[in-house]
Amino acid sequence: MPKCSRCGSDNPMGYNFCSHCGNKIEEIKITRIYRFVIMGSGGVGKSAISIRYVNRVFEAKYDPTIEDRYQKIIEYEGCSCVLEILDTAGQETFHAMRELYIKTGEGYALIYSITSKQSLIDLEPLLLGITERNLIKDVPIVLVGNKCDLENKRTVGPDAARELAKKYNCPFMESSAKLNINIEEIFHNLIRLTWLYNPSFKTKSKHQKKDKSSSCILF
Ligand SMILES: Nc1nc2c(ncn2[C@@H]2O[C@H](COP(=O)(O)OP(=O)(O)OP(=O)(O)O)[C@@H](O)[C@H]2O)c(=O)[nH]1
Ligand SMILES: [Mg+2]
Repeated sequence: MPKCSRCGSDNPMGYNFCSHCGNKIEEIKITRIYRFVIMGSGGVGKSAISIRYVNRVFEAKYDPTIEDRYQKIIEYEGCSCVLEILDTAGQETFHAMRELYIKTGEGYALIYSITSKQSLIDLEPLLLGITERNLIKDVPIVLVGNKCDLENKRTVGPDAARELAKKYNCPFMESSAKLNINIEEIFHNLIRLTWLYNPSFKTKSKHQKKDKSSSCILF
């Protein structure tokens, strides 16, 4: 959401003037759209992670998702970009959509809960599906053990997940949507990997536009 440079309020996209103080809002030049898909079993915290990242709040209520989409504009390494986040259904009733999600995603956050061994086991078929279906050898995937605030209910140690992550050559991290631990990192890792695996996607940054030979370098 565009922020007013005078009062700091968030304004809806397309507003030319701040709805709070009337200040002129500078146009944001979007240099890139990223389409990321969040997958994993029911109840592991996919929606809570998305909502924490986009709206900066923790959703304590469990309301099983059919399909939700979120958008967030972020400034990343000097580039303004839009993150489109597809929050998918974990419940088995909605599994028919999985193949389509796998086809349409550009990067994938695969979530399990550290309180459920089964939720980690459920990720392997997804990992196989993503790596088989996508033609690009290295697909941006992040493996995430959510609910790390529930240490007393932990049934999955980090080693098991780390092993799976190593097998599929993707980063692994533990997160908590409740305590806002590693939530930004999930999405920033996906952007980083997208750039790493698709160097042609690199776009000119705001600061580097004057220099035509340079692009927005992350590494
Ligand atoms: N303690 C704790 N609870 C969490 C965390 N993340 C999510 N939850 C809770 O776990 C429940 C399920 O979270 P959701 O985000 O709805 O799970 P989901 O993966 O989207 O589930 P489906 O939409 O059915 O696939 C909710 O009650 C959340 O508040 C977390 O990091 N810590
Ligand atoms: Mg959900």
